[in-house]
Amino acid sequence: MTVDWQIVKNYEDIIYEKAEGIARITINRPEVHNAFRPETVQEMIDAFALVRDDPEVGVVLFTGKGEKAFCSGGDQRVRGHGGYVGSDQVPRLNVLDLQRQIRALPKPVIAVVAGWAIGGGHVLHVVCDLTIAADNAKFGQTGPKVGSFDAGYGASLLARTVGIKKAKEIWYLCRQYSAQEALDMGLVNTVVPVAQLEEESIKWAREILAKSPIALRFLKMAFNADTDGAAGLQQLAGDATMLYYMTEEAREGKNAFLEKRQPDFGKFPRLP
Ligand code: S0N
Repeated sequence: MTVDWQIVKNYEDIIYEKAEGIARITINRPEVHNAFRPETVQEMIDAFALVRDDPEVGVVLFTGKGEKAFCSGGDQRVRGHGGYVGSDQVPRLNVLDLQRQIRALPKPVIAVVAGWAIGGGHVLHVVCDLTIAADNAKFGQTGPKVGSFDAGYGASLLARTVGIKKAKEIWYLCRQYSAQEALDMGLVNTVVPVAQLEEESIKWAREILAKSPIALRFLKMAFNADTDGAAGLQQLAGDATMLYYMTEEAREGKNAFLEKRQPDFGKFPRLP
């Protein structure tokens, strides 16, 4: 099973393509196991923004180039004081913006993982809605070994996903876990032979595309609301407002204002 991927926009560090309502964003730095520098993250932020605004796209596959790595986290060669340093010489941790953007995207994002998902690359798969792993995938955090930590989603959402004891083990010991171990702890949704990874991810994407987009959108935001506090509620509330705008009742309010008359909300049922 394959699809006719079309490049949407040219980037230096990533590939953004789409086909049949599926977007695919690929980190394209295989020489460093797809580690991200600030420019890589900025490009991903741009591509995910395009995905958000594209009504043709219903689901995203997020992956890394090649079979050796999904992503090995921040590019250690450009880590400076206070963050990762890009060509503008400013240190930043813009991957945190990307994490929030993936969470807030009102479309499911599937991490498609072959090889390493390590450090900040591991957190990127954690913030995705689903993870399809190849049988050669390896998962883990490295922070306490390499002088960093992600105390945000990297800690709290990981704990929600695998339980607090296991999350602490992952961070405190910095071990690397096989795809099967990841499946056993609920860190990934399925494991397939690496040669079948693309085919399986397209299959899952197509299954999702056959479902109601608004139902999926609300479910994603409901899961976020459960974990993200007021920010999660804001997303869910925004979607509720979007839905309300689509009703005759909401239109009556707007039309009455524009027509300079009192709104007649009496004609709408007060359901139990
Ligand atoms: C993934 C590992 C275990 C793979 O080992 P393997 O198979 O032996 O391959 P290598 O020979 O080590 O790697 C192949 C080439 O790729 C380079 N490379 C690999 N990872 C990186 C990287 N992260 N940055 C730069 N280069 C990388 C290797 O150097 C090698 O190149 P050559 O052949 O030229 O030598 C192993 O590679 C490994 O352990 N990698 C490092 C993993 C890591 O520690 N990543 C960074 C962890 N931290 C973050 O990701 C920070 C995330 C973040 O942004 C953040 C977010 C929230 C709050 C704080 C932070 C923060 O800044 O910490």
